[in-house]
Amino acid sequence: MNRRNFFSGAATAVAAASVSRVALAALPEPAMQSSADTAPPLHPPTGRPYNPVVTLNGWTAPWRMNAGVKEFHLVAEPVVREVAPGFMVNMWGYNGQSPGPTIEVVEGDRVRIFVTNRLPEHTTIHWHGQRLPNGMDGVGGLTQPAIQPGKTFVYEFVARRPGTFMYHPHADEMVQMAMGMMGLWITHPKGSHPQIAKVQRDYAFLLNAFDVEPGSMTPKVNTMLDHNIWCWNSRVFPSISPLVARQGERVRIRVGNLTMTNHPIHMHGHEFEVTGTDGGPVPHSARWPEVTTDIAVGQMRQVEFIADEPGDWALHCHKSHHTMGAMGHSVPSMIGVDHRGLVGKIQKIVPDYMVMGERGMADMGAMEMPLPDNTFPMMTGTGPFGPLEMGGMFTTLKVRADQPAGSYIDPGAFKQPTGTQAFEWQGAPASTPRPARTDIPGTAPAAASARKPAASGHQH
Ligand SMILES: [Cu+2]
Repeated sequence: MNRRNFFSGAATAVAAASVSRVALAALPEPAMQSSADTAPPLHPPTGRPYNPVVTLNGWTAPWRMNAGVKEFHLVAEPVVREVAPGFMVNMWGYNGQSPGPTIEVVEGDRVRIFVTNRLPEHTTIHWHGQRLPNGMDGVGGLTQPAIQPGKTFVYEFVARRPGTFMYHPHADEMVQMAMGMMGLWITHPKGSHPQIAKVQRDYAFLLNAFDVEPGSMTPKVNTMLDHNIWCWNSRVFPSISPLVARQGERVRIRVGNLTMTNHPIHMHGHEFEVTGTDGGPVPHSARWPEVTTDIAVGQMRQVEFIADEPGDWALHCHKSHHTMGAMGHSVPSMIGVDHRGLVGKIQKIVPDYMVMGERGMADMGAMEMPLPDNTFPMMTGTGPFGPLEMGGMFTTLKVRADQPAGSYIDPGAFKQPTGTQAFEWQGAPASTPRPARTDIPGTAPAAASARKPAASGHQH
């Protein structure tokens, strides 16, 4: 802090003591966000210094310092979120987006959050995981009356411990979270901390899920488990930003889960350690290397690794249907079934019947299927070698030797060095002699009902 700031800060503190009611009456201007792109890290212009996070397809809320208190203004309101280009969903969120802005503070900060309700029903905000006075915990009916439409409530507490936290309503919770009301809260350590490493990249995102009927625009709010839009920060692959790193950098990824199921998050090419949970930093002696960590409902995890392997590495939920797009649930498995000529007959009974996946579903990745308005393909995203056949909770970790420090620009596709890439065998085709099965009735060759795929390029 320079001399000039020190004196102006002191003057504000003196003034605030006598005009606090006036200061409180003037709400901080709520910052609004119209873009679903990843915002650059917000380096703190005021308050204690810290190394900011990058929220995937999100942003950090700016604040105002008022007599040493960090003031934020969240506005709960209906928003339209661009989940993928051309796929818009009516959600409820904060300050123009779902999730709401990330709140970044420093251990020991006194934080005041104004919450204005512009929803058609009451709400609250619960500060998930924080140590705070009970009356600031945001549980409607239990610790406070709900915030009625049009009203503004004030939450105020000291951010007592560093870590990764979330915020979400504790009022009509099932509906409001199904509509996308949530956000991240990061409390940075004050100074150096023995269990919190300095990192060069610090990424954060929430796992969230929606049930949006293809062709419609508003989530079904009574869905308990059968969600069909699996998101990171209300985005799906290939519209989730890649995580980029310069080779050799230490990278932290913070993930919170506000879906209704667990997600085993898996990273290719590197091992990571869980360095923090909802409860705080993990002691060094309790860390172990792994490549997948399961994140249960309501949990937060911080993982860290050295990005020392250059390339484009997949980073995704390992539940394979969570890396798929907006599929319907009533699709039968047609693998191995010869349904030539059947479609017309079935459509007389089931008008919506579609032919799918006679040889697996990989064709869908390349096929331009006719889609209803306002949805996105079940599997999409194209890499340098063709369709990725992924959607939903999937993105890439892009490690480059020449990525400039502090740059979050997508470096494009990785150029595989000569001799380091899988290639097609050019010798004689493999033979796979296999005796005919006679042990299970109906599977002997004479009785086979399955048709061998007539795909081009496959030789058995
Ligand atoms: Cu998952």
